Amino acid sequence: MSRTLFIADLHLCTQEPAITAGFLRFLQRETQNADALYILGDLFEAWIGDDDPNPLHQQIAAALNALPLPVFFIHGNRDFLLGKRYARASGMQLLPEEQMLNLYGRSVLIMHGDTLCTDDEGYQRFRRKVHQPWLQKLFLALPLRLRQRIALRMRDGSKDANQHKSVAIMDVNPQAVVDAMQRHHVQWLIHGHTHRPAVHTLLVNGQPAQRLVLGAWHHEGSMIEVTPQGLSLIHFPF
Ligand code: LP5
Ligand code: MN
Repeated sequence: MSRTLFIADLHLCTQEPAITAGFLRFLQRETQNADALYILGDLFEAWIGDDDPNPLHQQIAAALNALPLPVFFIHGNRDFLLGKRYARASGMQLLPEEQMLNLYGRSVLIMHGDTLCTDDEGYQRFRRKVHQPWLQKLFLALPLRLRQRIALRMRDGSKDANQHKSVAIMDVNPQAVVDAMQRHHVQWLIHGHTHRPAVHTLLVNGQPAQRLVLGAWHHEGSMIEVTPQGLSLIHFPF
């Protein structure tokens, strides 16, 4: 059966065992007859280094590694530090922040989605800083406890900043969407990050196009399925 699956924004953490259980059930149920699974970022609530001994990370790596299909990963804004060591342990292939796929004759662009939120200047500044290789290297060299404290501070800072931002600022910028789709010559885009699951229709190069947005896994699961027939956004209980 020809189907390719996409998920994002699970925000897995020890404090939310129902989401982890829902994810493990999803893997069992959906991946047996699929061609590939793409995880488009924010699989984890926060990632502070592959050396974090959190047993949840090992549990998820073992589950992913046992899957009968290829698994791909694009970093999110919470787990951009997920590295080669964890990718190897979980059998995931790391992809660049924008990736073009050819699925059953259709060109589809995939990404986390945070780079499309260009009106959120505060976030884009923050992103540029924490994506600097030297800063990441320095951070990863710090003791684990200190990294945990810094990540907590960042999460608090982010929650605080988001309370003062408008709903529109935290959504994608329509021109950034069109620019990205034109750059890659695609009529289909799949992303997450905004937690606003939807299928949007738009015009790219004068032709009808679609932008599919994955939902976050709060109380139910969210996935996009691509088949030779088309793309669909699906929600399901844990
Ligand atoms: O994540 P979310 O949904 O809350 O909001 C995001 C944007 N915020 C972020 C920040 C992350 O949540 C922090 C994750 C940390 C985990 C890894 C730590 C690794 C550190 C590596 C260092 C090299 O991505 C938020 C967007 C929102 O999405 C919607 O798009 O608006 O952006 C912000 O909130 C950015 C703010 O505008 C500024 C951030 C303040 C951070 C405070 C820094 C304090 C640092 C203290 C360190 C000593
Ligand atoms: Mn995100």
